[in-house]
Amino acid sequence: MTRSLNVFGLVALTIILMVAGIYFILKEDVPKLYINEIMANNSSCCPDRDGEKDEFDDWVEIYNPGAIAIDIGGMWVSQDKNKPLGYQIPKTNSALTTIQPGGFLLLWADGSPEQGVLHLKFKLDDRGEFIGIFYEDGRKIDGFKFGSQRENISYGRSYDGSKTRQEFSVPTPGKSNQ
Ligand SMILES: [Ca+2]
Ligand SMILES: [Ca+2]
Repeated sequence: MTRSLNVFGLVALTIILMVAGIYFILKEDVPKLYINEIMANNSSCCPDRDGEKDEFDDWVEIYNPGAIAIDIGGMWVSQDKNKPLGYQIPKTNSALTTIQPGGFLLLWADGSPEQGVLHLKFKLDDRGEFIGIFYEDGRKIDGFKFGSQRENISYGRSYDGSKTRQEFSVPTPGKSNQ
């Protein structure tokens, strides 16, 4: 009796370890990135020069705090934390969508994806909303809710990757927050 229980236990344990092993092999770690700074009410701060003329569009700054470059092509940016699959960053131009270690990437939230791979299909709501970045399989990487936004004032992490957030009267799109 004891012996058959031991055998059963050993078989069960082996199966559990195998399933766990396969799970960990298949499941890559979600890379570490931050939504570092956003602007939802841009009238003169910082022009998007990818259109025919300068456009003062909303933007979202992503920060890569790690030691390796990360390509965000294939990842999703969403305005709804319960619906991660918002807008998928195209995988077609990794030179543009790769963030260097300690680097920043600016996504224009201008509703003009035809202007390039760094242009989202939606604009930000200056009355406040959620903004987040999600991994290809829908797992959350980072995101936060922001409140009502004043003209040409950005909002983001007090320093790059900080837990605390604040308004910035001098926005730093694509550069270190200060
Ligand atoms: Ca634009
Ligand atoms: Ca910045």
